[in-house]
Order: sequence, then C-alpha cells, then structure tokens
Amino acid sequence: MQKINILDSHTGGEPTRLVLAGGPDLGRGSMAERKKVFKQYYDYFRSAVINEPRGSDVIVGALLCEPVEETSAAGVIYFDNAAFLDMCGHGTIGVITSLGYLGKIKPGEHRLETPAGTVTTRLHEDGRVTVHNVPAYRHAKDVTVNLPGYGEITGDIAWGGNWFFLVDNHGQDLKFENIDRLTDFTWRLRLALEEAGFTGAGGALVEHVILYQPGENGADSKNFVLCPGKAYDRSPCGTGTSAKVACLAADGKLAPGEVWVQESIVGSRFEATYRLEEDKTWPSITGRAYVTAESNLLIDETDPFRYGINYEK
Ligand code: PYC
Repeated sequence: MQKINILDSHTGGEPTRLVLAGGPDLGRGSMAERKKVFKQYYDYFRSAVINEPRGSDVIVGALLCEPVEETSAAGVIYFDNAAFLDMCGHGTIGVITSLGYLGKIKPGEHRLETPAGTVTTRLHEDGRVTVHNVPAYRHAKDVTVNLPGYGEITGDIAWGGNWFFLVDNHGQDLKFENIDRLTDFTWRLRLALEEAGFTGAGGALVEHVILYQPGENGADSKNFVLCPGKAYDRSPCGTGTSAKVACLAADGKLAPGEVWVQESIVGSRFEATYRLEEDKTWPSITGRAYVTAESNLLIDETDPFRYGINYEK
C-alpha cells in the first residue's frame, strides 16, 4: 500500500493539496527540470492525488520538493486535474500558509522555487500571504476570435506565470448562478483560440480564459476564470491577476504601487500591486488561505481506480 501524506487548504475557496511525503523522486534539478520528469514518468501520481475517487476536478496539487538554493524555504511543483502548472498564485498562498501551520516557517519573507522561477513570499503576522510573483507581461493585445453563436470576441493574451486570454467585453453576466453557462462559454473560447492558432510566446497553449466585469463594494473588478481542466477557479487566480495587472500597466490604467482589488466569482478577493524594475512588471498578490485537512492518501495496487477514474497508466 502506497501512503501519501498531504495537507489540504483553500485560498479564497480554491483548494490546494500539498504533498508532504510519499511523492516521486524527481532528482535534484531546477523545478522546471523536475516538472519535466514528473510529467514524463509520474503523471499517474498527479492523477491519483487530484482526480476522483480521491479528489475532484477543482483541486490543485503542490508537490513539496527540496529546493536547489539553500536560501529557499522549499521548491514546489503545481498540478491539476489535467496538467502541470508553471506557477500558481492561490497555491503559493496555500503552501506558505500550510508551511506556517506545520511550524516549518514563521511570519516573514520566504523564497519558493517554482517551475516559472523563484518567487518571494511574505507570511504576515495576521495570516495573510503576499506573493511577489515572476514578471508578467502582455504578449498580444486585441486578439479577435469568432465564436459561433456569439460573434467576434476580443481580448488580450498575457503571461502571469501561466498563459491567459483576458476578456472585458463578452456579453456574459458574471454571477455565481451562471457558472455552467460561463464554463461552457469560456471553454468554447479557449478551443476557438487554439483553432485560430493564437498562442502564448513560443507557441505555448493558452489554457486559461478570464472574463471580467466591473467590481462592486470596493472591488475594482470581478472575474470568472476557466482553468486548463475545465474547472473554474474559486479564487480570483493569482497568476491571472498578475497577467491582468500587466495589461493594466501596459495600458497606463494602473500605476506602480496602486492597489487593484480583484474579486472572484465566489466573492473572495486578492489585492494586487506591481513594481517596475529592469523594464519588467513585477506583480504582488495578497490573499488568505485556511488549512482544511491533514491526512494520508492510500494507493492499493489492486484497486482498479487507484490512479483515477478512466486513467490508463
Ligand atoms: O491562483 O494562479 C492561480 C491559479 C492558477 C490555477 C488556479 N489558480
């Protein structure tokens, strides 16, 4: 019986499952190199930890790794129901909160190595976490795709640690009760974007889509975020909000240091700012996570669904 020690948390409603022990040995390379090994040889582990019958589509996994640099608190590789992620904002807030809960770190500054690069984080005394993310940038402005039944939809393609298509004018009403319709709309948009050949830098797949509308009660904006495996992000999405901040900065709509309050479809909020350094936009995202469970996952070799339903190893 294989045993996997985990700590679950949620950040603004979006779960993070931190794997503390029992994960695969990915070697001693950078997190980007270890992510490649993970993907090539241990994809079944990703599925076993995230997918039914142990998990659900909405969980984002985080494999805790020994860091390369002594100055880092840890390394981490993120994954979800469909794929591996280069970076995850809500996940980083969850990981730092979890490491604080375990007594492995104290309030203060902590570096975390991710496949997208090393991010600096701050665990605040009051439990909030700030993530100083990797640089974000807009790759393409005003990209238009034709969506059958809806007409032309225009948005920006931007990087915030993952690739995003960000859309302001979409004709949708961003309300919790419309989640099924919003999921269907954004999924079609993602497929249309791919079919039309629009990508991120180097031909990267744009696997997240975000719709925006003006916020209320102190929020600058409300969003709906479609994740790679068709689940929606319950949090405002840290890497997506980083991409948004980069677009706002590029349009001269947000000054360095100014706070952008991003609300999610479930009403949770992140505060975002950015600084300009070396001609780059460096976003910072602040949010709050809560630990929800400490447990062990068990993999029984005789269980036909041990790696997930419909998973072929
Ligand atoms: O917070 O960056 C994020 C994120 C990515 C996917 C789900 N959450």
